[in-house]
Amino acid sequence: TFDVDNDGKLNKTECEAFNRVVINEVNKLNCAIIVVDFQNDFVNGSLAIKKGPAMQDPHEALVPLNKLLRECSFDLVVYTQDWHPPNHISFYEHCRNGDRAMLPMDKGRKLKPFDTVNFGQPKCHQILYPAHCLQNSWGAELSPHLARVPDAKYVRKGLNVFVDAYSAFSDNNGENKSELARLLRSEGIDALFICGLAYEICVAATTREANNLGFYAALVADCSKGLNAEKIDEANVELSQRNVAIIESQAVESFT
Ligand code: VGL
Ligand code: ZN
Repeated sequence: TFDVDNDGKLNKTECEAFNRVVINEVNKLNCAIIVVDFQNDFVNGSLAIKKGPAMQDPHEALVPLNKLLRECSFDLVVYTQDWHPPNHISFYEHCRNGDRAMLPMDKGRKLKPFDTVNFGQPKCHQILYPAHCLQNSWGAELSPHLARVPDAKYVRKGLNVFVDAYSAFSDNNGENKSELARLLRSEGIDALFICGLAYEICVAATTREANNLGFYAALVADCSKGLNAEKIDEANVELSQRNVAIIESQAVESFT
């Protein structure tokens, strides 16, 4: 069995052990599933994943994901939502319109979506995206095809105008924590199955931070879709080196 330290965290050795014995040991842990950003804008809207270079279809992830949500008994289900104010720093449209002061190096540069810009603050490299997941808009709603579990919790991120937030735990500067870690600890959760959209961006960032925070973390690959196949492969390699398990939904069914 695994010991949870006094502070509720798992140490590195325990995390490593997880990946060697996952199948039997997870049964003894409290498990949550974190469904990342399964929102209309990423499924069908302004940042549609199926229009990305990898042409992956989020609807294909919904089949195994809905099966997990309907048939497995997780101790906790969390749905996250990217939830941006209208003038969010990641929106390409504002750059083009000159709404924001830009560094001299970027001034006058012809920008397109997915370019990286630097807004002058340290650690302020920002990838520009088409405006997406505006608070209270259709695009920010969870996909109507996604199964909803009663008593699930909802966590929103990316509310700060000036800092993007890929991970559902904290913003891209590693500051401004969301309520997610506190919520998981208060529910006694040890192990996380993480999946959703976009694979190599918010799913990968959430999984990386879950591992850093000492949770046993597994990324459920067939329940996740992304924009860029190469970056998905890179994320899998990087996460595997951190002792995150990359698994298929079938394995989750046997844990829960
Ligand atoms: C996401 C890009 C911008 C995501 C959110 O949910 O993966 N990607 N905002
Ligand atoms: Zn976003």
